[in-house]
Amino acid sequence: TTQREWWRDAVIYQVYVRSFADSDGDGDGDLPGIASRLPELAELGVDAVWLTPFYVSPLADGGYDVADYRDVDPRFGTLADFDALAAAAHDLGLRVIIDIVPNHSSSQHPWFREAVAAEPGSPERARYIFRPGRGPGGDLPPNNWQSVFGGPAWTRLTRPDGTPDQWYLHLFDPAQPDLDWTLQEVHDEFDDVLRFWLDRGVDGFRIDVAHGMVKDPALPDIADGQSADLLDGVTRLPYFDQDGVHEIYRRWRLIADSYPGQRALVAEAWVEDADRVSRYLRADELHQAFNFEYLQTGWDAGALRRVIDRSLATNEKVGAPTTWVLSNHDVVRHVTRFGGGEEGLRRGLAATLLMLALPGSAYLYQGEELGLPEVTDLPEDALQDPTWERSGHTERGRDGCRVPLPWEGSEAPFGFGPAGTAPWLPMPPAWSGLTRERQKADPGSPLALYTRALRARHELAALGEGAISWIDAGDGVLAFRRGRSFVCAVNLSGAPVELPLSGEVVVASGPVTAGGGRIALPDDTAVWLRT
Ligand code: ISL
Repeated sequence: TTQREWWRDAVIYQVYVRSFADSDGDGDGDLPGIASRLPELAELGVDAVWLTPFYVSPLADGGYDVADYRDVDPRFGTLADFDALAAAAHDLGLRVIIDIVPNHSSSQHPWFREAVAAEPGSPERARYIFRPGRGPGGDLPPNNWQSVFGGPAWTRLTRPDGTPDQWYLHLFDPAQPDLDWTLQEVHDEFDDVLRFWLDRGVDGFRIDVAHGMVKDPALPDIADGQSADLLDGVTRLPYFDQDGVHEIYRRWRLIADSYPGQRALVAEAWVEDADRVSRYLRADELHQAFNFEYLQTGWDAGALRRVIDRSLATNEKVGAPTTWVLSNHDVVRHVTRFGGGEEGLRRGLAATLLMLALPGSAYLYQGEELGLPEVTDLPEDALQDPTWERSGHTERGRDGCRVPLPWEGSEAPFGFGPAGTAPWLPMPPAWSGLTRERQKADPGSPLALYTRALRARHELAALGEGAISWIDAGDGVLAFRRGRSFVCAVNLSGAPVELPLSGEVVVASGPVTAGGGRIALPDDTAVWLRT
């Protein structure tokens, strides 16, 4: 018999390496820090961890600007630390997924430094996308593409003697030049990088900007009104979701499958809709793709139900599991998106129980199990993320969801690092009330709820498999059955409801009472029942 593939229903915990745990007090989290805290994650009950980039990097984009794909940045540790971390995780039964960033390198990568030093038309320049400018003197960018972080997606080089040189493409920061994936050498290089880490025992990769590597070779201007801002829903750009990108994944799948032990590939692909996402999940391509539609849906029963149905139906067609995501290092933390304060937290916890009850796998972002809110009042001079233009104003970047984790104690750095550590982003004093230590001692805490839910998810076989069938529970209430004995109900109606359901409460995100064939469910609350 074949073993059910682990990633099909895994709960994967995203570790933002710089902000998880700092073992040496330099203010940046690191691999030994993560290793020392792994037992906490095993206790939480997740199945795998995903580590954000820890490679050698100037950190112009939080490490998504890689200067050496085969080594660890000294701030984060060493290759030996990585091996120790992977071994410790495996000993605890946790799988390890790492990030791979193939769309662009750092401008400090040896390849780009060589390209800058070389002549136009040279093999060194061929690895990136260099073009002459338009207009008299080539003073205008080669086309009108915009960087995701705002401004033109092209930057012009200047020669050491001060004369202008060619322009290069960067869909993100100027410190992140796009690689040219029409070049076989680039393919070979990444094949080798994949093998380097697979040989070290990683269980898979999260592929950064998985929809971006292939560009329309004509580099055509985009139409007026189109933007790189995928969250605005404008896609079909000549640099995203091009057909050619799928060839890369068919090759990567062969590589992953050539290793023992179910290595998984998950795409970060912000593309138009579930149908387009599913093209990345064809049997000979990737195993999973983040379902960003769920993340982008507000607190609305009808909208959530439509997204759930569409996601499940689309994934069913391709035979790949749906994934559910509420937060990551790029978006405002979901308790804040859902309104913040007590209400945001209630909704956030209910949305989590909903997500964890659905078929497929789920991704948690570090700190959501503590109910951490977005930090919206970081001092201006502490901000590090590139800012970008959006709808006529400057976005302040994503630092607010990247503040280091509070572990214990009553003052900063709350166990994130040794006493006296100045964390790379300041931690709010109020987080003394949100430390893991305090929440462990409080059965009513978000951490206690996450822990109970993850345990129940493992115990209830019905949660591992089986389609959902909706129960008609009235306006604003989502309720469904899975298998013979499991029901999940969520109240988004704006008022308390009583549902004609009997069963034993397994987990609830608020004060639910059950009895006499009825469940009293407060507003913004979710419950799991064994029926
Ligand atoms: O962050 C976004 C919107 O909030 C996205 O547009 C994001 O830039 C896009 O999803 C790609 O994200 C990934 O690649 C980026 C990096 O900055 C992000 O942190 C990473 O998740 C460039 O490598």
